[in-house]
Amino acid sequence: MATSNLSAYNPAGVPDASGMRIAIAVADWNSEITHSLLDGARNTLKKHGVREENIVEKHVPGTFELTYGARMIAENYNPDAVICIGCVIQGETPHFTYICQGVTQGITRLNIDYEIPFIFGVLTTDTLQQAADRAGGKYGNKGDEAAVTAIKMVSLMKESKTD
Ligand code: DLZ
Repeated sequence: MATSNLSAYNPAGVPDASGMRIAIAVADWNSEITHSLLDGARNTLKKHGVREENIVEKHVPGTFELTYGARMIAENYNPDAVICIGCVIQGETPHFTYICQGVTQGITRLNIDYEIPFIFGVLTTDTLQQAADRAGGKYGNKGDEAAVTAIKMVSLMKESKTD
């Protein structure tokens, strides 16, 4: 059982992101959670040097739509990476499973099909409280983690192209 901020990281280990252009695709379903994740991601990107004008933010209705939204962003806004933010909460129907499977497979495929990284910033929890705990609550903010991951993956991509 987690007892502390799961999103804590060493800022010194994060590459300078001042030349990066990062897109964020956000699902508005469970927006009280996803917008906190979005705030966390934006703040962390800026903390590491990404300029406001180089953050592209686009919204989709639900987590299932993240795959298509992220693909459209990749094709039309020239980002170095796309962070996909969503929150799926277990309900009384199998919908949870289908949405989680769909978005996981969708984002995985985007990572295979495109040259840029697509980051999985999707919370999948049993309860709203568990999601809140990870969206700026007692266990940190998974949006911060998604932003750090995006920066590290873009750095890897740029490094690989120049080696
Ligand atoms: C339909 C649905 C349900 C039941 N639950 C969630 C959820 O917990 N989180 C989420 O992001 N979206 C949910 N959706 C909406 C689907 O993602 C999608 O928007 C619709 O099925 C329409 O394609």
